[in-house]
Amino acid sequence: MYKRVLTIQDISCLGQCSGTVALPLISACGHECCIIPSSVLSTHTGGFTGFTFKDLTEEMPKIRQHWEKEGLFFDCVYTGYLGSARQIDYVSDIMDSRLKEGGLRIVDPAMADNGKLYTGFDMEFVSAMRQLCAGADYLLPNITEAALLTGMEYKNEYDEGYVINLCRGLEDLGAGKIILTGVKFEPGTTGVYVHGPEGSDYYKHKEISSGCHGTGDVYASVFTGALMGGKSDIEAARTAADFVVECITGTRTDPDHSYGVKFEPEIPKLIKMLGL
Ligand code: PXL
Repeated sequence: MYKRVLTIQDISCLGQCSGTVALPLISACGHECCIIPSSVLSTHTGGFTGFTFKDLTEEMPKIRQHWEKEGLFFDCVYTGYLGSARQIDYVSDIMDSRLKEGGLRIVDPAMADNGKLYTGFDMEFVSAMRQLCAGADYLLPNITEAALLTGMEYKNEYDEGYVINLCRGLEDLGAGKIILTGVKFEPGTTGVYVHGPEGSDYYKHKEISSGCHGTGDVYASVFTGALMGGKSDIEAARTAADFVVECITGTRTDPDHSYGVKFEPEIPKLIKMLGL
């Protein structure tokens, strides 16, 4: 099942996140991966200072217009880190115009973690992101992003009731299925909560305190690739979780590598997990 996936997010030249993770991983899942880079940064913004930033917002509608002329369509649009409300508007236009009938909208509202917005984001951006999330077939937030999007309190410790309320709040926005990552009910384990109109499912796996950046992007890319390859959403959510565990385990053997996830050596395992 060879699909044409479009990902829209930045390119961080060094940092193993966003576009430089989505391209190889979606390709490894056996799909064509096209990209609209929303900006180019010398590194990601988490832990580096003085990074460069080239905004490419105004390229976005031009790329869409060219693709309209060429009659180019996509099976899926997967969005990650975006830089402004204006970019979010352009993303919506691209989804409306370039998705095939029945094409999927997968949104990772990459903007916050550990109770805090990433550098450079504010509540105005959160409001704009809410609009994009409303149209998502699959929404992949972490707990911090879910709390910001729903306006609920962020909690470090919580029970299943809190998680269900977050998911319901996201559904009320209009999102189809919620794949909530980093859901931790007891020490030593973490997991992913899959919630949709037919009910909920929790996949628990071991927690390895990673400290490394970009695990969310690895997760969302593999989820997208596995789903587009014909796995059910629950299977795709599990495969992505298992792969992230492998990646973090490998990365932890190198104490000097905290800026990103060493996902590359694990790609053969991903291919096996997918039965390719
Ligand atoms: O991993 C999310 C991400 C992507 N791109 C850039 C980032 C971040 C998180 O900080 O800074 C530029």
